[in-house]
Amino acid sequence: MPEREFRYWPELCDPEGIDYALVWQPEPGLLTSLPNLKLIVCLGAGVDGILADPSLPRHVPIVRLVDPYMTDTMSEYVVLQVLRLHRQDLDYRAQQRAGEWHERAQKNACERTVGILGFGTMGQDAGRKLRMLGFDVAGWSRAPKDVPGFATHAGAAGLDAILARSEIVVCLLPLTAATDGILNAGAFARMPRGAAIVNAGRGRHVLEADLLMALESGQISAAVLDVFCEEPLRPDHPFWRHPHIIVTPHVAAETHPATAVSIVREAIHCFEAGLPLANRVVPARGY
Ligand code: NDP
Ligand code: OXD
Repeated sequence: MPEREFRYWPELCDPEGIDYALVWQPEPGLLTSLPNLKLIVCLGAGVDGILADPSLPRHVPIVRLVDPYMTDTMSEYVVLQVLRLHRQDLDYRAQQRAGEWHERAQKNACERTVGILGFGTMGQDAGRKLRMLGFDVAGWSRAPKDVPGFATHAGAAGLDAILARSEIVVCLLPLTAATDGILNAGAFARMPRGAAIVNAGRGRHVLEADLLMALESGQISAAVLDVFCEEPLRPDHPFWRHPHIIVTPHVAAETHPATAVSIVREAIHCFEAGLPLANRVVPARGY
């Protein structure tokens, strides 16, 4: 964006001179210290790192990054991990380490329901790609929605229904007051015995101690985790070496500057032209 002057935190020079803030997890208090701030552009899809700031200037609009490139990479991640779980890859890797030749009974994809918690931009794209592979896909959202080809659920009653039917539960929710800790002992108990989870939403969606207990009891057979309550995951965390957990370091869908830049430029252009802002965050909703 050569047409703009950029200042890089923490060297902002005069805070009065900042019109637009491009941020992901800004230092609490930073945004409110910019008296002429007009627009906050989130450099990621999830805005929990911005909304967590108690001093956030509430009058300043926030837009988040919705980049088709990122959506594609999230779907790649989800498809990869669902296929690993579906094709019992963890078990076969364990057998390989033990030098054990043993064929496991294998379901077809159409016999396996994948429930996607968070049936928004990323959830629906991943759902479409899983459906192309033959999986039965169900989605859960806050507001009821009709998405042709998918069973859809919404609200608290819908959560029970989707958990009960899903052998693989994929979490692509935003972190909000309503979704914090949503994958807890109660949720695991409502899934079919031996179900697996993939969490690429936020670490705090999963209650870590509850997950370890559910894995111990066999209620949950495996978990693929890209996000954690504390990142980076500390070296002595039990997840690292757990035989039924796959850890990736928050890489499911990374911001890609080459494609993000035109989206950021367009957001600022719309703001300056007084046009409606796409992907505007609703702070009261939390996403
Ligand atoms: P969207 O806003 O497009 O979709 C969010 C979905 O979650 C919507 O369907 C929304 O429902 C649903 N939802 C929100 N609150 C609730 C609730 N209380 N109950 C039920 N459903 C709810 O977001 P994206 O798809 O773009 O991104 C989702 C999240 O993925 C991000 O917030 C971020 O946390 C995570 N992410 C992780 C990355 C990684 O690398 N691990 C990379 C990028 C994103 P409704 O449709 O009714 O609004
Ligand atoms: C995001 C992320 O929200 O990378 O964009 O987690």
